[in-house]
Amino acid sequence: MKNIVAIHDISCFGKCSLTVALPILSAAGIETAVIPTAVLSTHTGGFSGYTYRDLTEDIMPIFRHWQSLGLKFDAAYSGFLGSPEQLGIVEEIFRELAAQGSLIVVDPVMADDGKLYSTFDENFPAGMRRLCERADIIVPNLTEAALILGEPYREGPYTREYIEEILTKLAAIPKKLAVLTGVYFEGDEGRLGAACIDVKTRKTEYALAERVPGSYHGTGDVFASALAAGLLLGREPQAAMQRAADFTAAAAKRTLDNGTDRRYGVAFEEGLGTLQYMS
Ligand code: PXL
Repeated sequence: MKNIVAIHDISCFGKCSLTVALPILSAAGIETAVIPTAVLSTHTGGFSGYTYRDLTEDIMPIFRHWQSLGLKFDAAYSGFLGSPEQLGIVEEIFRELAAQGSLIVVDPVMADDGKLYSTFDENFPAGMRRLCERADIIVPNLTEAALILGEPYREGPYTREYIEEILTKLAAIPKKLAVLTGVYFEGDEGRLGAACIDVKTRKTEYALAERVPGSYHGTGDVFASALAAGLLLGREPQAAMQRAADFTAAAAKRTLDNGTDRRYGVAFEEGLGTLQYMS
């Protein structure tokens, strides 16, 4: 069985980060260890008054304890970080894991819809870019890609030329693959998904699924977790992106049909059974 370390916050209510990464990776048949970066009563997207416990001090001791036990990991996957200092700490963990051959996946969670999340300041994106440079695979959305590249954010729908221009710039950052999410095209606004570029071959590929009306909290984490699972299990990038896009779209569709508050996260649970065939 493959194993992975997932490094994200725990938002206690409002499914995202570890509360989606853990079930999705486990359902795909991957043993998942976690390092929580912060504990919040809810995520920060649309709730006010949330509690926030920063776990910066705990991250390295957790990792050092694991090292003392001789634990090895096939992959590591980071998302929402609890403080700017965690960028350097997680970078060090990735440096050590990469030296042992682990696959490093970074979702540079920090922004959406053209806006940086409220917990980060304007210096954070430059630090996140450095963390992305340590990764084999990065999974930014279009806002995060613009921030990492120091470009202005553009709203969709997009042209193929624009997406390919961003992908070409992103290809300078990770070691293997850059996957861009939130991609949808002029004239094809009923579909939404991801595009990727292979850093070595410069080949670009697309995976679009049904575009469910509205915006749903946590879909970036759902997509990246399913994608990380597929790639770790050896799927080709296009197949892994398509599986992740279909899984995410189905979860958003159930949420729309159920009429649940979109801040509460998407109804991914009923789809988990489809991921066990990932291997
Ligand atoms: O889904 C991304 C995410 C993760 N964790 C926390 C967040 C967000 C997005 O708002 O607030 C705490």
